[in-house]
Amino acid sequence: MLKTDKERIFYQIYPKSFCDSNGDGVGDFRGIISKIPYLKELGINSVWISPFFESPGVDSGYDISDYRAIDPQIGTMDDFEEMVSCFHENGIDAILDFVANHTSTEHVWFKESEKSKDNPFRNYYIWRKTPPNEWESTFGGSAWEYDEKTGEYYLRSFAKEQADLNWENPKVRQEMQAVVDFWLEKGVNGFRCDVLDLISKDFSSPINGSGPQLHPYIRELFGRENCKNIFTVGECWSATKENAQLFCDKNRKELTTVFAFQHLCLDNGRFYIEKPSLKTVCERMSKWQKVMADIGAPATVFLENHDQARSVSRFADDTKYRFESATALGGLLLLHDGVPFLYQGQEIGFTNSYHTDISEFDDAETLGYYGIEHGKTDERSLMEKINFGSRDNPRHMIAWTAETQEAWIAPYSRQKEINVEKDLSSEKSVYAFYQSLIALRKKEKCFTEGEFQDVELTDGYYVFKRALGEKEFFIVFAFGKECVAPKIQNAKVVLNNYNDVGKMLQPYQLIVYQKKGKREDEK
Ligand code: TEU
Repeated sequence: MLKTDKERIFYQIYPKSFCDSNGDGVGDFRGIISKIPYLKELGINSVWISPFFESPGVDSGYDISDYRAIDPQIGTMDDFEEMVSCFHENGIDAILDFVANHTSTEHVWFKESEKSKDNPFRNYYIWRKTPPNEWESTFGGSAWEYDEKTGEYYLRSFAKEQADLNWENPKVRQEMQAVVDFWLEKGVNGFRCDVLDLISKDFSSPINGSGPQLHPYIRELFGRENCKNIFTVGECWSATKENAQLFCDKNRKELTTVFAFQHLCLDNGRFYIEKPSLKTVCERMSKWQKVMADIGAPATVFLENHDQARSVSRFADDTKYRFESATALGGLLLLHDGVPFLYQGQEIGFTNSYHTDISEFDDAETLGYYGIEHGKTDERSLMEKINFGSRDNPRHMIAWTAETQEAWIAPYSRQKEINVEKDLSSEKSVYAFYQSLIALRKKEKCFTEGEFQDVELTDGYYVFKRALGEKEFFIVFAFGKECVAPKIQNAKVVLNNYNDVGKMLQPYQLIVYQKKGKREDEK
């Protein structure tokens, strides 16, 4: 059930934390199936399902030991096939995470590769006698891991249990094509490609990834006949105006679009406590809108995912103005041009969680950071940084009710106060406001076919507009302080996360205006 790209409204599901149907403390496919009515009611029409494959779970499923097998705690292949057909019956497409850059060191390919230098699988991975460069792992330490068995180093851009595949080896590329084809034959509609820009490397460069064969490898994989109608989005931390053209130009048959991160990389690393300015976030989102409009490809619009702290806490106010913050950020997410990606729980306004001891954390990157920083500073401020930036924040079990349950990860610390059941019955329901935003996006072609223009960006607010034919919508997004409202003449209010519109904008107020009569520039 393919839609035009810009009609898609994605919802990212992190299976381990979404819904646990059998009480074993791990989310599962049957739990996802039970919540499809909730997702349909919300109005989304596409899901990105994070990894559920067989994995030792060192990096929460991004360390895959068998690309075709399902983690038994998450379900069976029958459950998977039932889930996909249930999504399709409800008009929802499903794309999967494709972790192409590395496998778990428990993968049979690596178990063979590490046996000996002349093993047929040796060159499935990247081995060197000595490290050829100073690359660092994203999780801390050198990216070159010494292996006693053969006295050589293998490359691991992430955990030492995640060995980088050698895409220069045509056998690896054929294997990965076969993985894509296996899941396409199961009926999935595309892929989110994990750190795709790392699959080609220039070992003489100080920077890992974005090697000379990157685009040929992607084209060889997704330029094939059976991939011509699928939706592909590359997680490309290196995405720029220049290379986005190469990734997303339709004639190049590489990707539908990319996740670019300029708007989220505002601070000095995830554990640096700094509330990035919403003005800068909006400025960078606006720039990327124009980059992708110039290319003629759909931008991705996102504020959260399974790696990012909750946006309400990170960019706005997660206490007094939590409802206003969550709904205003929802407006940024759903009314810009491109393909919006909600992350599970964003429609409820979940915040960061708070935990006092490192033993309550699970994430490999968080534990790596703690290991390096522990002892260098007082424990309290170290835990503050960890609570602020940890990838555990988006990975706590979704709080469907106020009752916490034993699970693979510590419970969400604000579950009693913030949970789905409570939100749905609240006068100020974030879910209900997201429904209105999605309904507006679906009703008005301005949002899926119209152009984007930024109108005004001040220290107090951001105004952008969407226009198509004679119709124009102005979206006013107020930052955290009360300020004088912009004058939007000759327009009616179609959506507002406060009860009224005054001379002053309220903190995190979102107002959507529809202009009356002909557009200014069309008279
Ligand atoms: O993320 C790539 C990545 O670098 C992120 O881990 C993020 O940039 C990092 O947390 C820096 O702060 C992808 C997946 O989304 C992530 O969950 C995996 O851990 C990683 O790749 C390895 O597969």
